[in-house]
Amino acid sequence: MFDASKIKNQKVLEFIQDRINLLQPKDIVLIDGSEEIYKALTDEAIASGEMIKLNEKTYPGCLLHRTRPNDVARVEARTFICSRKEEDAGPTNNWMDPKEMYAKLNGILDGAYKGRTMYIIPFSMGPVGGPISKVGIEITDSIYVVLNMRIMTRVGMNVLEALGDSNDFVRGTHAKCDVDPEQRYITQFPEDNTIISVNSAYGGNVLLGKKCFALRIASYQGKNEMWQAEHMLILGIERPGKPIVYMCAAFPSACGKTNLAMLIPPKSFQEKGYKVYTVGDDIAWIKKGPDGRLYAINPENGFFGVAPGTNSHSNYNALMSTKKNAIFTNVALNPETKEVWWEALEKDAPDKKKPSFLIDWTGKDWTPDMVDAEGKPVKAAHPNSRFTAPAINCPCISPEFENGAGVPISAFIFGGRRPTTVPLVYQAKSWENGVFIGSIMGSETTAAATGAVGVVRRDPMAMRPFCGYHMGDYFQHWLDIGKTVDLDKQPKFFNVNWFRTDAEGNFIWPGFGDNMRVLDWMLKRIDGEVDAVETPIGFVPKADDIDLTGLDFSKETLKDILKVDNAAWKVEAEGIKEFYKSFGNKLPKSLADQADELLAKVSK
Ligand code: GTP
Ligand code: SPV
Ligand code: MN
Repeated sequence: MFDASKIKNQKVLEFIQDRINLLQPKDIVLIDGSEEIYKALTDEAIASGEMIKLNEKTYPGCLLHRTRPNDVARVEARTFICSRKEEDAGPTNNWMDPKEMYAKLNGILDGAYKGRTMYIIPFSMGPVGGPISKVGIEITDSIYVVLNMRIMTRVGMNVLEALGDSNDFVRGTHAKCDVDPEQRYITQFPEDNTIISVNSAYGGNVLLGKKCFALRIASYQGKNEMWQAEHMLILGIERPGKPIVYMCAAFPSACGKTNLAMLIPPKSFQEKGYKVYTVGDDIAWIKKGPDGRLYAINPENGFFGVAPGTNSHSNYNALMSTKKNAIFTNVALNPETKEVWWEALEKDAPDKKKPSFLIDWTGKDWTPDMVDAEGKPVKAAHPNSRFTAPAINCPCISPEFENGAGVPISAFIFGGRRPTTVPLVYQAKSWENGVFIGSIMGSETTAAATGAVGVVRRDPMAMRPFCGYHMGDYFQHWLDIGKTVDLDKQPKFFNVNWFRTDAEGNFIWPGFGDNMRVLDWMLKRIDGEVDAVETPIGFVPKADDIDLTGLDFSKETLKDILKVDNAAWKVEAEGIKEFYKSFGNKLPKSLADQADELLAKVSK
């Protein structure tokens, strides 16, 4: 039973008491981080059928969970930024007046835990007590949430100790309710440090430390406190005889962050001594350090990664991370072996065949020959099925992972899924130009959010669904941060596109581990070892400067995907100007000028 005397912070106690009054739980459990509580909750979830225990030998400590078919991804249409002024949410967010939203939510939350148990999760984003870290309390009625938060964040009494008497903690409330999609709300109240999520029980909607706190609320805090919360992976690359260089990369959801963060260099690079270290795969908190450089931490403690497509060839390190103490959401199950399966995992099996029988992600029987009404193969795992894996499981986790002061950043990389127009890689001319390049990012939509898939939309810095305030102010914040960093200490900016397709729709660039070849060019640019070709959009590599050793890929094709096609960029620049209009007078002048300049250059 809940012992309130364990909590000394009056503000935390007030928050909890207020939630108890509203939600009216049957029982209350404080998640103190002890093994006993996790064991008891795991046993309870297995007994009730909420979780399925996997093969104790091949997947020790691992569980499978299935969500409702109506609850399988983030729901952007039902995600709200409830700032006091509508203008502060900006054109890229849904907004509702906080008073109105609180009233609506309080109606939904009133007695929502009747007959249920309330779990109180004190968690830290970033190493507990670290200089960039922040604390949250999530209230939930879901064991799935508790067990996932244990992996994704640092949970326990030491978090409350680190918080001390401070009022600087995020107040998170989650209630499953009836998982009714019509009553689903994922709401952020940035001015109140408050998150409320109702009627969902899926990953990013309910693990409130992740997108809701570490991006939406934190981006707002970062603007006020002169730091940044970004949808970025963090990786370190070692070249023989040189210090490790750290880079952050922002790609929209399901566009390759986890893959790039854990990349295995091609054989020829390994032989030369190249090594990659993962610091983070989804979110970076970035702040200026005492030496004037920008430092990044990964506020998370685990990976909530896309399962389909993950195999030992595409992402060995991610796959290894899922082999113990992991939770799988909406993947398929082999009922005989009690092992999990998803599309493209068969590439690991010796006979390269799909299993002949599975239980699919909805709990139904599945065979490889099944087709849907349109004659397309029925997928065994949901396209947005995920694994939750402890970061310490990752074979290439960085020794700096627990360093609360972060790692120094030498490059920011932007990128998205663009079948045409955008070259494999190009470099910005300056910080301002880098911010411009990030602001004009576009990408085809994916299964990570509900809605149409494969439509190109503008997604500035991959933050469109995650920026907790006006996107125009966010651009200005990027420009302001740049002014605080000395020129010689500024990271370089790059843009990449792994997703150019040929006439048949096949990806041209091999991607995955071979992306090392592009990162290598960036390292050489950072160290001033190679020059580049100036184009209207920025600096593009000379084809000879991308090391293709050991790869069956022609220099002609490489030249093709490095080309800047002025006609295509004219259409692009016009689209950018159109998109920019939505920001009205909040669009920084320097960005408007750069859009004009780009259009003028490519129109010549
Ligand atoms: P979120 O967790 O939603 O933020 O996604 P993410 O950005 O971490 O994406 P992830 O690395 O999980 O990759 C998503 C999908 O993109 C997977 O199906 C990958 O197989 C595919 N992918 C990743 N990298 C590459 C690449 O270099 N080339 C190609 N063609 N596909 C890639
Ligand atoms: C994303 O969609 O960018 C994710 C998955 O990382 S979720 O946590 O569901 O947002
Ligand atoms: Mn993400």
